[in-house]
Amino acid sequence: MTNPLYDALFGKHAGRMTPFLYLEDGRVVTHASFLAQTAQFAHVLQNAGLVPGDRLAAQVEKSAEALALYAACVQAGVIFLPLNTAYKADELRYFIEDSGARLVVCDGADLDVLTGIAAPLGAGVMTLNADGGGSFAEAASDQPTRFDTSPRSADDLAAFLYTSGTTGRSKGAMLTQENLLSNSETLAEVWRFTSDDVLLHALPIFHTHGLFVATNITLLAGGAMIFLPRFDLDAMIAQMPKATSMMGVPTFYTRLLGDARFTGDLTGHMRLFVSGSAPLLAETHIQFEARTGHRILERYGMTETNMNTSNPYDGARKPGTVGLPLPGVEVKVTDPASGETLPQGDVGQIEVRGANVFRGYWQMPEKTAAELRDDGFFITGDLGRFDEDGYLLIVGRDKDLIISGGYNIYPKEIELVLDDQPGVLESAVIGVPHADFGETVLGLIVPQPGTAPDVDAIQAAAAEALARFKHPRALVIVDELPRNTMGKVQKNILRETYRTQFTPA
Ligand code: MLC
Ligand code: AMP
Repeated sequence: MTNPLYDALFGKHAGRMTPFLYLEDGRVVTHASFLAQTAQFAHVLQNAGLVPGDRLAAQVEKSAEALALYAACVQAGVIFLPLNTAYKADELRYFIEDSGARLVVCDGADLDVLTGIAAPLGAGVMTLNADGGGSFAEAASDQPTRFDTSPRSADDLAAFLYTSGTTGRSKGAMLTQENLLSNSETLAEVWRFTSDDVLLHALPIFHTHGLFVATNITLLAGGAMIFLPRFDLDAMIAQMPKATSMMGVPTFYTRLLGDARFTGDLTGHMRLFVSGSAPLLAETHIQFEARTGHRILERYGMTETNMNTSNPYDGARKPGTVGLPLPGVEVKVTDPASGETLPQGDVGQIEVRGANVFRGYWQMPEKTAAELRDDGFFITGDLGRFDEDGYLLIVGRDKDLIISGGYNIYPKEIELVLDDQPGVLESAVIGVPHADFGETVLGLIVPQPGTAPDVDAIQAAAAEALARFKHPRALVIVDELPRNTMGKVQKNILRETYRTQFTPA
């Protein structure tokens, strides 16, 4: 038996001394050396007692070794669960417990916290630091550089990615080998990736965009990546001349446009700029073309579905649209109440079906059934419409979600923390426009009668419980929250009221 995902992404590069990763310190990781490191890591997983189907939770800084940990999980048939490095203890405890992770790999600085969480759950803990050191790396150093790849089928699970629910409890999206491989093959073809490509990679690798869209496509095509630890304007400008292509969230592009060094000369040799994970403003698309002559290629995806639609490589890339359904992916716009397909041009719920759509949510059959229809269509929670040329426009969300700098933030998760604070009767958390992040978090607090809540203490409690990117940028005390006749808080009214809280009217 084979292991389709490993064979297609990694195995085929066996022995190739071609560059795979260009690191910020000047080191170059070849495909061959990456595969050798991967095999050593796979031996560590096996020696730690992990068997195919076990879960490995990784909260590690972006590095070549962190990527090799993902590859080792694929080779050993272990389900990879990457975790945002900003998550705090309370958030991590949930993911590690819910996933039943057998092993946690973390940064050495977090060893005590993660041991305190993992040990009571019976999970092991090893460390992998940003510099490639740590107990996991040490355990690998004397392992063979070849590993008998674990046989897997396309239908086997390859990764869990947690995407919080609008009710507050995060859901583990189960992604199969086929989900990942089918989408990577489609995207590599549609976006013309080849072994000549050098992708400028500044995204985190604990989310779909940086891990499965950017990295899997590059591996499939046999190209290379300039592998930056994070987005840094100076580094992006310095490295751009060596790249052929780039992927990013809209904030990457608005920040580049804000820098006078980002010019047509700097980008003339580039062939492709891809944007996604959050809305790219049409004005950004237009400014980008005026500055560089390039038309950003915007695409639409989700943790649960990988990529669904894309503006074309050849042909019109329409600002403000997320393009056409990808080959093999069905997209329809339906009436949220009836599920009936709406006529072209009408706004409704976006539904998606294809090999790219996930298996379901781990141990949440009800939530899976609520979003994944029996006929295979996945209800995205996004609202949109098709234009006269069949291009999809995302015009809103039927789910309570804020996307800040490309990160998903679920208001319910924050409201639960705010409501728990002394003096708070209830709260509402909304997204309001922000020039840099697109949207940012604003909290509205209704005090208990006769009390004056301590806003600073509430902010401190949120800071303790939640990852930094989720923190409300401000808390506003209000007398009451607007409600409809059903008693539901009308967040649309709040969003309109506070639309200019952080941006000029
Ligand atoms: C960082 N901060 C954020 C933030 N990123 N706050 C809110 N939203 C964010 N996205 C915090 C920092 O910790 C810092 O806190 C403060 O805000 C200012 O940070 P910054 O220096 O301005 O931010 P920076 O570190 O430069 O990061 C911004 C960013 C980063 C846009 C580069 O957020 C990023 O890489 N986003 C990409 C997210 C991503 O990969 N999304 C894909 C999801 S997959 P302090 O305390 O230091 O002041 C998906 C599917 C698909 O959606 O379709 O692709
Ligand atoms: P995530 O669950 O982190 O993968 O986020 C997926 C969500 O990001 C989608 O449901 C959309 O709401 C949003 N999204 C992704 N790509 C785009 C895009 N190009 N334009 C607007 N929203 C997007």
